[in-house]
Amino acid sequence: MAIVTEPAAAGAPATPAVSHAAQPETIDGFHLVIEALKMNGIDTVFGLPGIPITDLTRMIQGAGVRMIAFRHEQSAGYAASIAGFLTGKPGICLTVSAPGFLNGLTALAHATTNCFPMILISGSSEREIVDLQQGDYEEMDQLAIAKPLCKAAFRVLNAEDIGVGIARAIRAAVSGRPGGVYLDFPAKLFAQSIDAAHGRSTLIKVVDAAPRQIPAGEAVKRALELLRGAKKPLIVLGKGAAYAQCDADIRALVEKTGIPYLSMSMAKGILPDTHELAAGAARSFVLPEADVVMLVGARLNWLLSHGKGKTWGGAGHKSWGGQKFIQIDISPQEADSNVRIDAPVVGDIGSCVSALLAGIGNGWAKPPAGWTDAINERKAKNVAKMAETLAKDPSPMNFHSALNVVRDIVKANPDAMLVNEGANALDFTRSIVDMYKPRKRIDVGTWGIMGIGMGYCVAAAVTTKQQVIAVEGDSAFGFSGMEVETICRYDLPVCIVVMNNNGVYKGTDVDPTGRDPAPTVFVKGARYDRIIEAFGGVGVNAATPAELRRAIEEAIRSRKPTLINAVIDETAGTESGRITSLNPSAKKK
Ligand code: ADP
Ligand code: TZD
Ligand code: MG
Repeated sequence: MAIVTEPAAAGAPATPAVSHAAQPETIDGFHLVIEALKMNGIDTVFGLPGIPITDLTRMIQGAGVRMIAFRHEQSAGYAASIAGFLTGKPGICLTVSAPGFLNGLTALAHATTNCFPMILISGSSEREIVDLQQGDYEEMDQLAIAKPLCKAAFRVLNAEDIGVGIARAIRAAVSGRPGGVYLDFPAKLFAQSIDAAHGRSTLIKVVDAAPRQIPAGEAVKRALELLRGAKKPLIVLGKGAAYAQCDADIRALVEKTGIPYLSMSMAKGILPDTHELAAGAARSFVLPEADVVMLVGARLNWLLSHGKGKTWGGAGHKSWGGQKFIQIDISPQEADSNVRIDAPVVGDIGSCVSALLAGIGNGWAKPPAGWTDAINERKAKNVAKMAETLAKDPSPMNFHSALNVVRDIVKANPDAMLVNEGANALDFTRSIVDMYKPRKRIDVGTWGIMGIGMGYCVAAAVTTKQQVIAVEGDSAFGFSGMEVETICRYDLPVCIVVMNNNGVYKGTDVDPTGRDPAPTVFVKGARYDRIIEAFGGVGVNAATPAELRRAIEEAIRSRKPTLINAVIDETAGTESGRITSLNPSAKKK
């Protein structure tokens, strides 16, 4: 019922009165969007205001949904993408039209590539002007541009369709293989007012957005038969397994079968890296040696050398190594994308793993001791070698002596979130810093992308409320560095460690002509710690492992936004870290 104030008659006091006239209550597009999101359990939106969504950002906040405003849409988008991975709900990124949309689009494509559920909502200009290309403010046919880069894209023109639009976006993002969805909201939509009761009746609370997909019995049987006949079985856990949040069942599968496992980067911690069946420290031994490999939510893409070639014991660059593969994945099209998959098991990982567990029962024969003993021997050797390297205390610090500190700190704080990007700063952290719990390590992902850092820090802190530790290459940090203001503004418990080796991979290159700095080097001896001080955060320059340890421990104790400039030997890194071989041959000597 609308409250109206009648104009005061001369001399008489103004009295508010309830109008009983047939004035139907209305609701506008802004509020329908917010109610639809809330109804579907969306409690956080990451974005950046401007025409036509400034008021929407205010109203979202006013409605009690957390509105996290960034300094660049790409960071907001990365935050949304990783919030999707961590929570299993679509992460929402909200941007303005054309340039803001494009800034967010990189993250949407990243979400799709990584199988993270995310929705990019962008305001857009007037359709009739855009379609006639008459030159509107921030004119762009955003829907057409988004389409090839995401899983689905929708535009909503009428307020009555907001409910359907948001429901479709949610379903597309989280069902089947998760991915990015684009939702186009032209400016005019927000101001449209319709009857409130009718408007609300059009909203949809999505029922069973990510339905379980039960694997076929014969597929499970085929997989178990293959596994049972294996002499040297291996399980590979990927980030799909982490996303599926069925950690106890995955652990039971590994432990009941006694099969050694490898964790892909973001799957580290589903089982602790220190587990007796963890084979990470013997990776280069187990990949070529294994006879049956079960992939659980991991693709045979470049990160696994496409399942063939020398890494897998193949004679040549692209030859098959002779392994049989079982692949558990929600996408029926994933199998055979690189090598033959002998036993695809299509379904959601939770359902697939519990079906396998049921088939395994209790009398499963462990793999031959020869296999596990050989792995343990390799592991022991490599772990001892690593311990020796980590114990060194060179001056200046190198990646190992600095990461030895991070390794201890993560061990003592296993609930902390670890964000990681860079080249050497990434590869060394992945191999040196053990993870103990699922979904604690978030990094560059399938593309090996720089720029996820600060967006991931914000989302990790906001969605998990845990302490965040970010290990950042100095180059990697630069892609999103301005978001330290965002971190300070929301007072998030984030400790950023910039591994400062003066450049991309190392800091030693020179311009052969002597004119400019080399393309890979930065200002020598830069003090990244001072950046955060501009916003009231804590900056620390750490030149020794002891200083680094003290600074991170203090950051965790205080939960204050902290940036530590870790001074790393500029000669310590290698070109492209572990993937030097991917550089085209001109680089190869
Ligand atoms: P990694 O980089 O860790 O190897 P990938 O991103 O390559 O992992 O692979 C993840 C795989 O997990 C994708 O093929 C995706 O289809 C699959 N996946 C994601 N979520 C689920 C789920 N809930 N159930 C089954 N498979 C899933
Ligand atoms: N741009 C984007 C978006 N992603 C990328 N991966 C690159 C560029 C290329 N690139 C890498 O693959 S790693 C890297 C770049 C620029 C930075 C490496 O330098 P760093 O790490 O300082 O972050 P290290 O420790 O010095 O190796
Ligand atoms: Mg560097």
